[in-house]
Amino acid sequence: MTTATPRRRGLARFVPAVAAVLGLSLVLTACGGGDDEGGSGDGGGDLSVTFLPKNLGNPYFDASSTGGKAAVEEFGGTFKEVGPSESTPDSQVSYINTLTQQGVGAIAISANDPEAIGDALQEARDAGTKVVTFDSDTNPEYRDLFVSQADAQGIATKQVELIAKAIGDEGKIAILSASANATNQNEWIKLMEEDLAANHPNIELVETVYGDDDDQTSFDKTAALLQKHSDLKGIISPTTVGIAAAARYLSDSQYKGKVALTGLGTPDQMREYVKDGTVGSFALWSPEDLGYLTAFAAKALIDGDIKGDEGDTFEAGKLGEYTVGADNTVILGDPLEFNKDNIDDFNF
Ligand code: RAM
Repeated sequence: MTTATPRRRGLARFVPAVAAVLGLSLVLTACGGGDDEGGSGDGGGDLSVTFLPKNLGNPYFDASSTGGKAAVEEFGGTFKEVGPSESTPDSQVSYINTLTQQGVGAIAISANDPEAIGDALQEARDAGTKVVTFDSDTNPEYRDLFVSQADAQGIATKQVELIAKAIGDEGKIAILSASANATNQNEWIKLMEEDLAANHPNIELVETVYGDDDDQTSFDKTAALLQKHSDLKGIISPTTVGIAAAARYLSDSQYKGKVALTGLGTPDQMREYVKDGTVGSFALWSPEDLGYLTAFAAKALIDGDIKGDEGDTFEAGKLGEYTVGADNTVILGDPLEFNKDNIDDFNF
């Protein structure tokens, strides 16, 4: 198993983020294959891979698409990105249907809901399109493979460890999540609740709120939490959009340095809040590597090199060889912790 290697500042292979084109319902970022739409690889399949994130305009998914695009260029396929502006349960359905009609080789999707997009994905697969979930899974029967960013238990434990450290292992905390149906968020929240109950008896989780991976909603939910729970000691936000919005609120409020904040964030969005003392530490993996690995997994499925079964192995370019594990899942690596001592080493 190869572990994630976050992009370090100055590395030549850094690729600027894919620009989000606002105001369009369909965003196409074609590349790599040039005119060779549907160009085939060694296995003779259609190496057109379309990324469908939870929502557009989220720097996390800009980074995963940057990695996906780099991989698709590397193996000579055709890359596209399409997606909704809001991360609601069925907002991805119409995009999946269009891709099915277009007959793309593979859809790489981060699911806003484990079930709501199931029928659409099944139709895509019946028509011959491979379906790879990444970041946030569907129910397993709707996809060929899930590319997971890290072990879910490890992600949950890390965030509980960070908040416990920040508040001296006691006091009231809240969770600011993304959308209420997101598979990844809900799994991490469940595991964090279990960890808190088993190992941190003096920490009380008073409320979980949802900012829908929307900056303003997350900002407003943070304000409401602090107003409602005047003795709140800390907030965990396991979403890059949520933690950045919460940090912005805290940094400009009476709670700065008094209410702890941690969770999952991108170093670029969190840098100023770590430097101004609003946030001590937080965690993430490399979303760019996640997209890169996902694209190579899609290629292996299209080429027929793997079926997505446990024990299948495939090559993922610069990341090396990966093996499919239990539940048709491939794991990128371990999450990383960022703080004032190392945050300037990272640029994503
Ligand atoms: C947001 C999304 C994504 C999650 C990251 C940590 O960008 O909710 O699904 O994995 O945060």
